[in-house]
Amino acid sequence: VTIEPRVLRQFAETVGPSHVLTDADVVAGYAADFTGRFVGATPAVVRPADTEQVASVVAVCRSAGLPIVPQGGNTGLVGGGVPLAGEVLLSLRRIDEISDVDEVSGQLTAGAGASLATVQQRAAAAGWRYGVDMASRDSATIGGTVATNAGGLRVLRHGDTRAQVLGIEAVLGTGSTVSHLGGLIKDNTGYHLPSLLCGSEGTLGIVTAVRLRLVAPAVDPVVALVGLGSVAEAVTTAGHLRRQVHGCEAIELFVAEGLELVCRVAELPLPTARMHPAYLLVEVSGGEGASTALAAALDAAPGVGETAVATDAARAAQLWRYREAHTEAINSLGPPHKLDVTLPASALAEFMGVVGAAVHAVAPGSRTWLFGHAADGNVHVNVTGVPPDRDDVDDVVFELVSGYGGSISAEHGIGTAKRAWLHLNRSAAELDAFRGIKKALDPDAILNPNVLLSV
Ligand code: 2HG
Ligand code: ZN
Repeated sequence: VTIEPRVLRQFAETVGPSHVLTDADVVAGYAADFTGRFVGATPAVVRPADTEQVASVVAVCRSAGLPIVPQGGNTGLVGGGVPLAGEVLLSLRRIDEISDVDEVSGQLTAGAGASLATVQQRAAAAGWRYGVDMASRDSATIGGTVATNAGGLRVLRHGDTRAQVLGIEAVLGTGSTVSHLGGLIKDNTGYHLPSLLCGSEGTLGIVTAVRLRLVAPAVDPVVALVGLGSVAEAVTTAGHLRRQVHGCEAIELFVAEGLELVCRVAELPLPTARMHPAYLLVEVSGGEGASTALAAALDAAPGVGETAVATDAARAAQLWRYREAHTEAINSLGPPHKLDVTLPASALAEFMGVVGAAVHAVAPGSRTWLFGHAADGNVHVNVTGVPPDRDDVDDVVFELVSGYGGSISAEHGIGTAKRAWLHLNRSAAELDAFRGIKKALDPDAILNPNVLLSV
């Protein structure tokens, strides 16, 4: 992919020559996604230091007619943050300042490039906690989690990323900058741009900073790994726990096949005395009262075979590892198709029971791995042993999901991976409204043109 030297010079004048990368080996790292399924190319990676520089880069790209892909930590799983067709790659990682930490209101402002882990640490240092967490915390940037409305492990307790964002600063596709970072909890003054930009996947504006709401820290958390007789019993038990145990922080799900793979790849011992068909990883906050309630609820729940409990942080981290290591264990088998879907609770177990066979029918050499967030009805269908371009695999899964009344994206977004199936969840009228919004905020369609909406 080529780019005019004149444009490269304009980039260099804006961000400094050392922050315009064109060396093929260097830019290649920005052009491939975490899974290895989506690999593109870019003529230049531009690394602005602040919002003003982002606006200048957008202006240069607009007048040169060059499309842009914004990128944070490049941990996305739907190909939404990589240059798929020679776009300019705008890396937000340098804009990583955390400021205006308010210990009284429980808020802070984070630059788009700050890692999720850094935001969590700064919140903890102020006596608070950031309500979003996920396995990619060390690499994922806050801007990326906002642009994709990332979910993660604590949606049950604190909601998704959208629920944390009080204010936003972004450079729109029009080139203008919107900034509303005052952090008022109640501010009922018209269209809520944080809600709109959150989950817009870089197609409307480039998020440069956010004002985040913090939550109270967990009290003496207890983690339990529960082996159950079936996925159906796990789903039922998750419901019981939500009803009977105050302070449920997370209720995560995996199954015997995935656990076996994790133990093999990560070289971990089996966490329970024997292997069970399904597992729930439960975290509750509230110390002894909460663990008593948890034990009582598990006693009364159907199908509980065995429970491993951690009361100290080290053991809790060990138990969490069995759930969090699924992504990397599956990646060791080659680039997977990652199909992050939600089902109504009433259909989750049945869907998990039939999806593997449905995939196998179109791709006999494949294997299907299932794990996810039980309390949210969110299952990560990972298919290995099929080439990246085998769309018929995705098609079978999404049609099945749609038939059960589910969503083709629970928490990872649409990206490029799912845009051909967006109509399964969105009506013609909704898609028309989406296009109208896109036209208003990005009239030249230069922001992430190969993501979310089909042209
Ligand atoms: C998780 O829940 C992430 O661990 C990643 O959403 C899911 O790797 C995946 O498919
Ligand atoms: Zn997940």
